Amino acid sequence: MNYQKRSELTGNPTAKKLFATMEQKQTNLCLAADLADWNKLTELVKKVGHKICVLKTHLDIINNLPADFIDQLIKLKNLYDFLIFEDRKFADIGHTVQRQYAGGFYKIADWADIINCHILPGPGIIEGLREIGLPKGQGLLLLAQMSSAGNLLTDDYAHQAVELAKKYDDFVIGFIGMRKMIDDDKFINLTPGIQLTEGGDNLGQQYNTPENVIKNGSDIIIVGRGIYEAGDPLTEAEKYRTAAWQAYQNIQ
Ligand code: 5BU
Repeated sequence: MNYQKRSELTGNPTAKKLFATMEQKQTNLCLAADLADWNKLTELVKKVGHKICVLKTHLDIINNLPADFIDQLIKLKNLYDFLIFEDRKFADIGHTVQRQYAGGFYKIADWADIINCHILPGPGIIEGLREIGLPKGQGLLLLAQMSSAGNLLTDDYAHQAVELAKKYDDFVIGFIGMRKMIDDDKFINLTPGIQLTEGGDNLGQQYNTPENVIKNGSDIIIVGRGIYEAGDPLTEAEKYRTAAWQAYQNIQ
């Protein structure tokens, strides 16, 4: 089923917008903009923003975050028409994650369309985040699987994530996983650990190719170093976009 049709299956505004953006911009590429320098990050986004459907951030790694970072992020988002995913991986009790999501220095709920969480603490973490994010039309991804070697997310754990997603499907829009997690097309599957050739780094990251993961039912590839460490990030982003988009076309 194509992304446009899938947008009709979900009631979550962020999921609808994401499917529509993917179809309209013809991209299922998410950029992991893991640069520690804000100016370099914004330069990168200006180069490749028109090639991506999602900008994934880790704002807590930035050394020189300006006071007006929220305004700048929203301007970039409106200019290039992508969604913003703060990869915060909440992992605490509901009461605490609500404050981490809405308050503190980053005020994530003021600018991130998409967030994610571990399900280790149980359903309370989803309920806590949902109280903040649902009224704003935002969406949550559950970590069902990870790309790193030796991770402890077993098949049973992934199954539990799927069950929780079904229960809270007005707010949970999908999964971080290595493949399609459930045979229900309203959920979106995003996969990190992607490069054009298989391999890894020296800290346990494991890389699969865009073709392999899309063939396994993933929807969106998440690419960081493969793009931002390239001499020409725009050319490289286009290679990833083409590979993932063609793989998606091939399974339609
Ligand atoms: P890379 O440079 O393409 O390896 O970056 C991958 C990004 O995805 C990085 O921001 C990680 O924090 C993120 N990630 C991951 O690599 N693996 C996972 O299982 C999860 C997130 Br969850």
